[in-house]
Amino acid sequence: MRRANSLRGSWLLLFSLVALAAVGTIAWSQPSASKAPTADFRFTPSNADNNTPVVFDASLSKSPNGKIVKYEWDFDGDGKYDDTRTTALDEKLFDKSGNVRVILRVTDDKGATGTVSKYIKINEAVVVIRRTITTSTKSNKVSAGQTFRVQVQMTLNKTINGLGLDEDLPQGWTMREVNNGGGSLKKSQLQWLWPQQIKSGTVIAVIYDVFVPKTVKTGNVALVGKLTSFSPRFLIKVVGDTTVQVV
Ligand SMILES: [Ca+2]
Repeated sequence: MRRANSLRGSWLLLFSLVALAAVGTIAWSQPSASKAPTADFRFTPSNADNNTPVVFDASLSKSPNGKIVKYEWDFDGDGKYDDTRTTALDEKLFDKSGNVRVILRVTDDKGATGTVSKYIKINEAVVVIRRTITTSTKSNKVSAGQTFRVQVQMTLNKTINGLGLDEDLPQGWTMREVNNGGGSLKKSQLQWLWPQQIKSGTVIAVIYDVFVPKTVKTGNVALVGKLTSFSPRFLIKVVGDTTVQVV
């Protein structure tokens, strides 16, 4: 009997707690210092491949009683944050295709955190293309009169007939070919052509050196390029390193 009473007492307590929790949002709307922020993000495009930088927008995150001051991103789901920002936007070019787990942790100005994770699907591109710029400094900085090296690597995931790589340098900048990757260079257009059939699985690396003119304005300079194929027909923008900073 005593046991039954105490059981009934427990149930009553539980019901009271549930009832209180149900109206809690209204009854206890008093702000408290320990309210954690809620992390949330969206990303575009939703059907990216591994040549397409994905833009992440964490502005859906909310802090009920403060301001979000830090956004940390784990772009491969390994639990280690790969990038830290003070603003909500970030961008990532994924090398691998498949389902990737992306984790966002937000921190408010009181030090409280909120975390969310989402899976995003990265498709495998027909040709995965990457430009790598190597300068004498780690941060892709160059000075007037200097030389830097550019490598464009293409990994074919399909057999391709007739391939063309077209790179563009700023006006007055010149280049010297280091490795043609089996293609033939049309120097006036900075264009390499492979008229033959190239089998799926082939990796092509084109390497060239760029000479920065002796008189040049400081600032960021863009390198633009595209890869085109006759069959299957496509046009892919060259991604990876896309700027050097003239200092
Ligand atoms: Ca990571």
